[in-house]
Order: sequence, then structure tokens, then C-alpha cells
Amino acid sequence: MTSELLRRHGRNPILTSDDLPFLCNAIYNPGATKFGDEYILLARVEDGRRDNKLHVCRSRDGVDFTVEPTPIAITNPIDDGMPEKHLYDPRITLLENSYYITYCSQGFDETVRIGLLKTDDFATFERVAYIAEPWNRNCAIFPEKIGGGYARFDRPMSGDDVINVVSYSPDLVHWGESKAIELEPVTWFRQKWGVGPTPIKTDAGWLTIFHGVWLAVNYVYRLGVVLLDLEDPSKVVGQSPEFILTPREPYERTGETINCVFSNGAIVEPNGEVKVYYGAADSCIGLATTTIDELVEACLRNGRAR
Ligand code: M1P
Repeated sequence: MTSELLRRHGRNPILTSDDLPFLCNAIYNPGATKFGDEYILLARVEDGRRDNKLHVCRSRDGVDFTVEPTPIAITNPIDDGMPEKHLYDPRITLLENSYYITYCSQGFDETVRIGLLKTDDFATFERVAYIAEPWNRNCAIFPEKIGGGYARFDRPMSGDDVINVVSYSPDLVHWGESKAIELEPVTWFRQKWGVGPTPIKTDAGWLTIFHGVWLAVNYVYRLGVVLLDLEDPSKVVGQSPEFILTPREPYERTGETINCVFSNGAIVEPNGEVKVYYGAADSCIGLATTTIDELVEACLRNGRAR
């Protein structure tokens, strides 16, 4: 049987380079949110130079998206001597009535750290700060304070040596008090893993989709799901031992990075449906759906308590 928990949309891939009006290498790894009646994706676009920028994509139905032809501009860039060359993998969090966007900020020398932007309209984007020193990639801010502080899930790294942590902040700018998150070892990922979309609050815990990496001939990127304690998200309440999406389709297997599904954006509908937007082969965007109940059940079925 090849039916994973995430069910692919029949129109996949829903966005490709052909949807941009200029020479473009790839469009992938979008952040996602609802804004009024609109579905918003903030997509990683690699132009004809392979420079990475973020583009807003808008839709009325969550499937047919129009991509804005110009990348987002940041109203108050910070010059701290570490110029930003590439912006990618944005994660959007609605927090205290504003949208906060964490993303990977990569310099000319390939160093990567986390940038934080704020928007109230998806038209203007204000720089809040850089919120992690190099090297750090994969960062999602929780949608509410935990234990009196802002909280995030992030991943300091040294090459492929990574550690996933929950960190806290009084002001969204200064972060610390990090606690490690340890997943149960499973065979489908070994080399590294990292947070996917912004964690989703449920009665059972913070539902968190993640990507896990296994080294075959090349890396294989798959998606999994874990449930974290509501009051201390460094604690695992339950973890699905099985992946929830694995590269199978041609557009997931072939592209800039072969055998790769990677998600940093999901939208929860009022009826409990979860729309997971994902980058496929670092080349295009797919949509796959499931429900909150199915994801929670997958975590708890074979879950563990710590
Ligand atoms: O190429 C696969 C992914 O590689 C990076 O993710 P990670 O650091 O977790 O391996 C990112 O560049 C990501 O955008 C990319 O899809």
C-alpha cells in the first residue's frame, strides 16, 4: 500500500516555474496562512541567477494561486555588515494580531541565520531583527506565549550536525533558555531533521510536522509528525513512527534536489482539514491534505509519554 497520511491534490504540482513571468529556476518551500478570505503563500523563488527571494502568492480556494511578479521588499533593512543574499523557507505565525515571518537569511559566504519580519497586510514587510546567530536554519515561532514568554522551535547547526531546541524570548528579539527536543529514533530519518510549518495547537498538544533526512545514495527528505507538550514543547507526547509523506511522484523524485518533500507551510480549515503545502524536489510546490484528528491519532497510536 502506498497511501500515506497526506493525500496529494489532483492538480499537483500546484505551482511551478512556469507560473512566473521571468526566467526562473524554481518555486518551492512556501510559508502559508489565511489572510481574510485569501489563502497566502510566501514562496521561495530562485530566479535565473539562482538567487533566492520571497514572493507572495494569493488564492481564493487554496489551490489556484497567482504569484506576484516582484519579490517582497523590506521597509527597514538592517546593515550589520552581514549582507543578505538569499531569503528562503519562510514560516508564518499569526501572533497577537500580526503576522510574523521567520526565514533563512543566507549571506554571500553561505552562512545562514534566522531573520524575523512582521506584516499586517502582506504588502509591506518590516524587519524586526535577526534572531539567531549563524549557523541556524529551520525556525518557527509558536502562535502564542508559553509560560509567559514567546517560544520558538529552531535548529542550530554545524554542517549536518544539528540540534533541535525550543527557545524562549521576552520580546521576540532576544532568545535563550533553549531545551533540546529529542525524537524517538526511527529508520526513515537518521542524518537530520527540523521543524516544518508553525506548530498547530490541539487539545492533545502542539501538533508539529517536521522533515527528516535519510542518506541513501543522496539525501531523501520525508515528512513526519510529532505531538509536543502544550506547556513544555521540548517534551514529546507522541510521535508517528511512520512518515506521512515520502517522495513518490515524478515531480518529487526529479528536480534540483532529487527525492525531496519539504514543508514549512500549512493551513488549518474550520472543519479540521489541514492543507500542507510542500516543496517538491526543490523545484515546485505540491499540496497534500489530511485532518487534525488523523495527525493526532497517528502520533498517539504508537506514541510514548515522557
Ligand atoms: O535541499 C533540501 C532542503 O535543504 C535545506 O534544509 P535542511 O537544512 O533541513 O537540510 C533547505 O535549504 C531547504 O530549503 C531544502 O529544501
